[in-house]
Amino acid sequence: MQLFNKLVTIGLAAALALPFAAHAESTLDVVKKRGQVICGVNVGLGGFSLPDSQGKWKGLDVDMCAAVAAAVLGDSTKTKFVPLSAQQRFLALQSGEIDMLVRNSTITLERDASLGIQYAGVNFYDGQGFMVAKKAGVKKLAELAGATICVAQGTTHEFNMAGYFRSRNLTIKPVVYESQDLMYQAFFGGRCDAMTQDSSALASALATRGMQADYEILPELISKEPLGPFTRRGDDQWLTVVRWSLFAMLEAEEKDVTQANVDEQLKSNDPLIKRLLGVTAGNGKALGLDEKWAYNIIKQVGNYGESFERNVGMGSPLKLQRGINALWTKGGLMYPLPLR
Ligand SMILES: N[C@@H](CCC(=O)N[C@@H](CS)C(=O)NCC(=O)O)C(=O)O
Repeated sequence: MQLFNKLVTIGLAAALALPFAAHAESTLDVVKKRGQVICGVNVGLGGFSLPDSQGKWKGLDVDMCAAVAAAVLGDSTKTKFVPLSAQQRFLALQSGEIDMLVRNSTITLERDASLGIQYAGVNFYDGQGFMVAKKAGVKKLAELAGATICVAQGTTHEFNMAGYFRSRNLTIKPVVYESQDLMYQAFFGGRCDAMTQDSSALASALATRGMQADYEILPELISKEPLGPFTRRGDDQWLTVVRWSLFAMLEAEEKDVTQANVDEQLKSNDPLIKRLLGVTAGNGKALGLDEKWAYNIIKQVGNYGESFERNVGMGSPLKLQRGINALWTKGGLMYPLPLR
């Protein structure tokens, strides 16, 4: 009996210790051993994360994940994408199902402080917008008083919208959908007067369906939606790797280092470019990565501007302007911290 009790106690202690042991090992070590980065992404958001006709995932969020794979494993294709709904996403990260979440997810205090996750940076500055059918003739948000508005569950949008209209003494009728697909079906099927989402997601919904002629996005944005990658709380080393992978893409743009000229740039005299590309060693060692980590990102994925243009900018069906997503040197908010 005593032995049994002891065994039970040991078993219990082992079971309790397990989650801690699993979390004690840095995600960086786990990823290096596994040889793959597992990223949580949107189930399908053209421009951010969507599989192409060959099943290859493409988009700005996908590139962020590919950049981390290039930095850590020297190969941007060593990735696995796990499509997640708005509701599932944070739990999937917290439970260890994925290594990082890059799923057009807004950074908010509540999410950063209380969900067992931490944001690593901002890869797209967005805001919440509204879409209406052109034939409705609505030009301003105030004209939506009394309207039914389609919104998706588990997003920041339900909360923002309620507050916005309530504080202006305007009544609206929100219709909440469990998933984005159901919401799009409902809206394009004419069941709501308007639909609300991140403005980029609205642009994506229109571009993917080729419906720009019949619908428009109202110019007013009601919130700040800084979107970015998240990692698990308590894994500082991994957080640092993801954060500086994003900064490396931004720094490359700032220094005009591109996918096409990166090999040429290895001969640059600029001390910051030398440091970025690992010609001068130090950054790689500090991060626990090969000195070629940033070179590999740029060579295989490109700099931030290249990723932006190809996925959501003028080289894409979304045709978004850089706007506040331009570099700080060009009047935008993108400011890579010094890579030295
Ligand atoms: N940035 C917002 C919205 C993100 C989001 O998930 N938006 C769409 C996708 S574009 C959505 O509503 N999805 C619902 C779902 O996946 O179930 C947030 O982080 O809450």
